[in-house]
Amino acid sequence: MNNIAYIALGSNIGDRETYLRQAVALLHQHDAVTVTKVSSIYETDPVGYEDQDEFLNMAVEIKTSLNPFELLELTQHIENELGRTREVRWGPRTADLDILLFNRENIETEQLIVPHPRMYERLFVLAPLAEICPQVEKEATSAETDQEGVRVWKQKSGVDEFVHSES
Ligand code: X6L
Ligand code: MG
Ligand code: MG
Repeated sequence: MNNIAYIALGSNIGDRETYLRQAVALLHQHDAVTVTKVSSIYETDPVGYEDQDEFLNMAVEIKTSLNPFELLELTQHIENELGRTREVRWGPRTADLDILLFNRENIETEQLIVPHPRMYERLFVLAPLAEICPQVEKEATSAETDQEGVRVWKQKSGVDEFVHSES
């Protein structure tokens, strides 16, 4: 478990909170992943394609022995497991898991770009991330982004509320 990664989660279909919780649980269930921090859950206005319901967004920190591409495979598997379909570009989804940061690595491949491009422009990503990630400046969440359309929906309580940590 020598890598630290940050993942953004989003849902705007059906029981959004349950999808987020299931996604976090499925990450943690993997033998090579431990969820170490969870942010508050935010309710956020849709960006990019605006004619859809509001999102719940959050972020988690994980420790993992997976490499970035194995982690991408896992996040895509979890999206599929939670019924993600792709009909409209930037459209509604049950569960979206985006790798934001992987250690301090810069990865630029066809499959995967890390740090996530444009993450620093999106308050629905940055606000939850700043709560749990020391390397992200809290000031960035106010100075360089629009504060509107992002509000805390459920205050963070701790990782134990999401995953039952075995001793
Ligand atoms: C111009 C053109 C300005 C495109 C913005 C922004 C496109 C974000 C896509 C954009 C543009 C995205 C979520 C969302 C999406 C989410 C909220 C995307 C991909 N995902 N809105 N929109 N939360 N609130 O997780 O991020 S679609
Ligand atoms: Mg996304
Ligand atoms: Mg995505």
